[in-house]
Amino acid sequence: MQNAHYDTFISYLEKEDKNQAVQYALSLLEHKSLTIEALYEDILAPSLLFFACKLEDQAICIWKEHTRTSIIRTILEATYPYIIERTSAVKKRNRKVVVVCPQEEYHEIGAIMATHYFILAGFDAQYIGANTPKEEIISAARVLKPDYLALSVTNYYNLFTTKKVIEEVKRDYPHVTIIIGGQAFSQKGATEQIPFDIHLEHMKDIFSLESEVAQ
Ligand code: B12
Repeated sequence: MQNAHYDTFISYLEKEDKNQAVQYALSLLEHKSLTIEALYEDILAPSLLFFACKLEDQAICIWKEHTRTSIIRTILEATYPYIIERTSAVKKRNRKVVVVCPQEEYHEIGAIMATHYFILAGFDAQYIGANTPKEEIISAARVLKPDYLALSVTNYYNLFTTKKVIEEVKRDYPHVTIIIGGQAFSQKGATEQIPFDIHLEHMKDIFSLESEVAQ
């Protein structure tokens, strides 16, 4: 994963230079030096996943992590025009996907990335948000009538809430296929109590899902 683009990008993040970080990341797409997928997986995701404070920065670590997340979030949203550009060449699947993080789940970078991947794979994908109460998720299932509901969960402690949401969606909307993804499900035994249909461990798995439902 380590490469010159990553090193340059990290050097801007370490200085918390938002302007340069945003401009650099977007220039990689603009000049076609990287695909959207490579930007997300080889640059943006690792810049957060491997974030570590220097020993002398421990006392200011939290707001530094928040600043970095905010920069990544800006870049992620700013890549959307490139997603739109790519979709013109993507075969539509006529499948609706709602992506959401359940109540108390504030980690949403993975969920936003997953939404963009679904769009690139030809799905009609809609991201609802982080920290979404169960009632709102049920309401979205009722109104949007998705084929898939994708739940992104990072924090292990949110698995109980996730289970409750899935049980209710399955009871009221049994035709909705439940996809789960995110770090919480990588923990040993995490998926055992969850009545999911499909567990996607990696973003690229979304493209395989596409072939399963390709018409
Ligand atoms: C940024 C961050 C935050 C931000 C999130 C802001 C935001 N807008 O998203 C904020 C500041 C809110 C935050 C808060 C907290 N955080 Co935090 N956070 C992180 C950090 C640094 C990066 C997370 C991230 O965005 N990674 C990048 C994305 C791309 O990775 P990802 O989410 O894992 O997604 C990938 C896969 O999981 C997968 N994926 C994810 N979702 C989906 C969905 C589908 C459908 C698919 C196919 C794939 C998929 O694809 C992605 C790409 O590979 C991690 C560190 C780490 N090592 O992960 C800690 C981390 C996740 N946080 C942690 C903790 C403990 C907390 C807090 C409890 C801290 C506190 N004491 O308050 C709170 C909890 C908040 C809450 N209730 O949700 C722990 C979690 C430990 C655990 N096992 O539960 C971590 C691991 C840090 C650590 N090492 O301890 N955090």
